[in-house]
Amino acid sequence: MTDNDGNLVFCSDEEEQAPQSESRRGFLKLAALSGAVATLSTRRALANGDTAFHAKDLPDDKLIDMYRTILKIRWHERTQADQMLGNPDYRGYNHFYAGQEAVATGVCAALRNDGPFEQIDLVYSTHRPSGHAIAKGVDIPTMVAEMDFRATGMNGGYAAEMHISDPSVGFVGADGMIGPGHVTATGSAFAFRARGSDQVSVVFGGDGTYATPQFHSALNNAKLLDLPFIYVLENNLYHQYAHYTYSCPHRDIADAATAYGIPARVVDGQDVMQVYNAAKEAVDRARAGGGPGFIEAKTYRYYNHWGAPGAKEGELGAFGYDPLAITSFRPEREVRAWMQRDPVDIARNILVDWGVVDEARATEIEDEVKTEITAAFEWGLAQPLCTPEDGLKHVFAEGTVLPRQFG
Ligand SMILES: Cc1ncc(C[n+]2csc(CCOP(=O)(O)OP(=O)(O)O)c2C)c(N)n1
Ligand SMILES: [Mg+2]
Repeated sequence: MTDNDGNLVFCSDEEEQAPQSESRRGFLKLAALSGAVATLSTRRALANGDTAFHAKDLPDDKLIDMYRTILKIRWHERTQADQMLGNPDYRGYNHFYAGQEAVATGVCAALRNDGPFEQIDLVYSTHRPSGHAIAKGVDIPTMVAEMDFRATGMNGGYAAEMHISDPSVGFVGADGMIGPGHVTATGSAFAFRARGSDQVSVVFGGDGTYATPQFHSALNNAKLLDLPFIYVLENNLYHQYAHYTYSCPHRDIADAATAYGIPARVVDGQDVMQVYNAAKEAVDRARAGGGPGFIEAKTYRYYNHWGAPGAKEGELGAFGYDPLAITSFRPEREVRAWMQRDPVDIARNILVDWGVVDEARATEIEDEVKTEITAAFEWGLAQPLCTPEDGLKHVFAEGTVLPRQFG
């Protein structure tokens, strides 16, 4: 439902009191108003477009890197989805991030990703980690191998999607649980403060995290202790198969951060430059001792919650029923409407508009990325599988064990 200004509004009291089927219809009607949702994103983003940092002033190679990162995430996802759909020997799985690429890319472009571990910024990820990992700079071939449980994968085939991690680039790791990562991330921020380091700790979270106690605890402590902590909330409208307004009273979840006294911005998560501007502002403030920040990126995922049900090999996105959701949880036209504001196209058009690349160069970069990702999958899927004995690694001490010293 929309008000006279085209803003998305909550159900009326009558609808809330209506029988189940009525409120379900009301919900579907609400969810179907994809145009309104897109309008909302743009409107809020424009209202918050006054950040002091302008991506436009970045050097061309940095801007091209951001475009390349978005493409890497997209083609990693598409190739993996095709593997899941078409290769019966493929063991991997993912909670796909396609549609949200600009968020991870814009945030990580504002972070310190190279250098000694004691100096780089840390990213704590979620159950939807591959975009965050690629944006933070993990090695893609070994991540591909890891996601298919290969012994030479990034984490020795132990982690798969839900626990991938690469501390060497400050990617602390994926997290299958919704919430605990927020608290651990504030712990890292506390350690940075205690050590007098200017590092920053960033946690990504979905709209579903609002309903966890860790969300509130992390924000409260980050503010009380003025920690160098940034919460990036990716509001893709749904947690699993429920609209976020079912568990959160705020239209903008950023309002919750404001209540804790934390400066918060709402940005258009489909526009990498807007995300970068907001992230750069929050990172610079946190690094300089100015305390935590919160960014809510309005975004959307093109695939269903988990895996590739409803998707077809060679095609982007999933439509129609998701058997795991029992019923269709979002209208196809909503998915297609969001795909009209694709983060890949938006980044490409901006770069062309700004004269950073022309159309021919933009296509060349896309082709280079596709080749790189194809090679990553070829390498990753040719790696040796873990053996059953590998399961005992890291469980018992290996080699000579000295007798325990008492007293
Ligand atoms: C503590 C906890 N409760 C429930 C789950 C099951 N679960 C996995 S993903 C998810 C929804 C997350 O939604 P959101 O935070 O919006 O992230 P999105 O999937 O949309 O990226 C839930 C409830 C979980 N992993 N951890
Ligand atoms: Mg969500």
